Amino acid sequence: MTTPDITFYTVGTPNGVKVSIVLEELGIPYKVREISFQKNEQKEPWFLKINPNGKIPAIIDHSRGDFNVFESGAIMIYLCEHYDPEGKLLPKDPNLRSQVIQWIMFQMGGLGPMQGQSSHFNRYAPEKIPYAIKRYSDETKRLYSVLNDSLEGKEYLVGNRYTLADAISYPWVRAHFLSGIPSINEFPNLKTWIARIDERPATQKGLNVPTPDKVKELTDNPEKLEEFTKVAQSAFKFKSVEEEK
Ligand SMILES: N[C@@H](CCC(=O)N[C@@H](CS)C(=O)NCC(=O)O)C(=O)O
Repeated sequence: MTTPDITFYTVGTPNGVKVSIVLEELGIPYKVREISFQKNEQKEPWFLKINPNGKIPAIIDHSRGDFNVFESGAIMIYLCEHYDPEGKLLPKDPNLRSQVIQWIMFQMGGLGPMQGQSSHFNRYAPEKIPYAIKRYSDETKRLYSVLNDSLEGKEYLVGNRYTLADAISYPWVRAHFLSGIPSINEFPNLKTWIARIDERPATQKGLNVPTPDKVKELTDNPEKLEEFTKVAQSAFKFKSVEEEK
């Protein structure tokens, strides 16, 4: 196995911490380069060479000829393919591996985009659009119910052990209250699954990269939510259709 030498471009969001959690689980050394959303660094030409889509997370693997990888799910798979020789997080068995990849696709194509929109329309949008709020909150909850049902009688999603299938959705579900879903009490399996993953030392390390875990801070101090929303709104300068005219 090549000795890893990785630069990790990130911000402490669910998509960012997915990757730091995996880096920590696999014990891969990495350098962190925090990206400033305030300065819109993710859209600067130098960063677009690393991720043409202008979003975090991204990595450069210097030990493999400065190979760059973008899209959080692709980064997680890449890290396992090169630095998880035992298949700890991405099983070698083809059927288990397929099941893990199915949950990766579920998160990347479903939960992430839907919860992201739920978050946007519930919290950040300069116009309150009831239809959009309801559509994305309902779909996010439906996806939570899929996870909850799949966890019935099980500790983890695939093969009775913690894998990328769990690591990829966990940072999103724990941030539900930032996405217009104040409680997940109706999903008891999800609640215990979150608590189980919380206990992993690598989870706690990963959640605090590159900055202290915001979701935990806001869970403990809900009075800070409004200020947090304002900071994000000002970073992205969202404008209503009227303001755009
Ligand atoms: N599908 C992408 C989504 C990445 C993404 O949405 N990143 C957000 C932060 S969580 C971002 O960089 N937003 C800044 C922007 O869009 O300019 C992935 O999973 O990597």
